[in-house]
Amino acid sequence: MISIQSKWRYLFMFLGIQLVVMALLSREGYQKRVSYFIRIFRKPDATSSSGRNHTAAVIGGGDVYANLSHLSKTHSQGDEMPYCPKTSPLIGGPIHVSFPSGLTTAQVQRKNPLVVRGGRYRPPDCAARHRTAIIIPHRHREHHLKFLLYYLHPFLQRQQLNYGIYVIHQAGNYTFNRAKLMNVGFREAMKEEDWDCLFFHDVDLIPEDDRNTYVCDSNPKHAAIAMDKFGYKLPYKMYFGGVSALTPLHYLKINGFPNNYWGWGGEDDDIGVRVTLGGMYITRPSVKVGRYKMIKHKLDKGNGVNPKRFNMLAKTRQTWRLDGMNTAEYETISRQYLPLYTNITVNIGTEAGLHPPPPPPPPAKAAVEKTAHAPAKGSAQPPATLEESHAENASATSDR
Ligand code: UD2
Ligand code: MN
Repeated sequence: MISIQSKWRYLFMFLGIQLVVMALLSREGYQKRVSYFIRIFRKPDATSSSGRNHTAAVIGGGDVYANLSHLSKTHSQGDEMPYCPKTSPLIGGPIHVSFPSGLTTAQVQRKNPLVVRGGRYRPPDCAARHRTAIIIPHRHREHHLKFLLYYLHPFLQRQQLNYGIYVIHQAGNYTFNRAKLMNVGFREAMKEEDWDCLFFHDVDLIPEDDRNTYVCDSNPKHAAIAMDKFGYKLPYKMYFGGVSALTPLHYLKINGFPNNYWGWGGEDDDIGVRVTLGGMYITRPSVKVGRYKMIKHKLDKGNGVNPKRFNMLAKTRQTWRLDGMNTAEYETISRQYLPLYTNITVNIGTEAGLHPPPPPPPPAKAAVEKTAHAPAKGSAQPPATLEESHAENASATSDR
């Protein structure tokens, strides 16, 4: 039997242990001390009715669709609407990101009932403080696009933004050109709306924390500071790849992006150098917040490593004013206002221009062909219609 004296002894021992735990935690800061006790007394609650689920999110990564279900489908009258708060109450922190097989575009649509034609959205109950366009360079990555849309729509809605998503699809099979597609995206998006911020976004990067707000800073922002593929660290100081954000003024100050980087690599560093040459500097969110998961993939067919990239990069200082937004030539093949995004299919040509002449046949064959028949006119042209390009996608999708 335990005597009263030994009961006191146990109580003092328990209090002593608590004191030691508190002392240890206080070295980690107040935040951790508080969450330690919350974790003792509360079960994680993913769908907090107050709209905040920070605690649950901090522990395991929250559901990106939590906090959105209460939003009403009918918009309030524009005149009466108050501005949205400076910090959105719907933001939850870390997001759980996984890539379940079997996700369909129809499911993504159903999960986002407030997104309207062309992938546009504005908060139903307050006037957004920011207008952000997302520009995604694209070819043969429909599978990645579906996951990006699944995560990005609710992510942006939680930030109470007025936003639009533009997918810039390179027509044909010629070597991919990410930076030139961004120039197309900038011009085409600005034709539609007076966006105050443009996010240039790889199709395969999923943000993992919604405190990484998709609004612009006073200087160009590199948002993808911490990616899983680089061990959640910045690979080097001037790195500007993945996801970056510029205002229209920033964009024009650097003369947009280069048009002449065909194939993989170099263009992101060129853009980084342009920021400095334009008299600005790169800002970034914290490593904790600017986290992204990249959907695993190999180098695409048609996007081989650009062997000229280092030589080109060495000349950016001489070339940036001569090549960029002021020289971006392209032909829009189609513009489709799809339920989840605006798809712009574009012919960006090749190094030899928008309608390059067909390559001459090899000399030995040439003699034979002279006597037989001339090559079909325009045989080297890229497919000119969306249907053709989509047919290619269906057969050549190389998603991994
Ligand atoms: C890195 C950078 C990327 C860019 C690239 C060099 C990361 C996370 N990203 O990407 O920003 O600087 O190096 O060019 O480090 N794409 C298509 N179809 C293609 C090829 C590319 O849609 O056939 C698009 C797509 O949006 C993709 C992006 O271009 O995310 C970059 O290409 P990548 O993902 O093949 O290259 P990666 O991951 O090395
Ligand atoms: Mn990638």
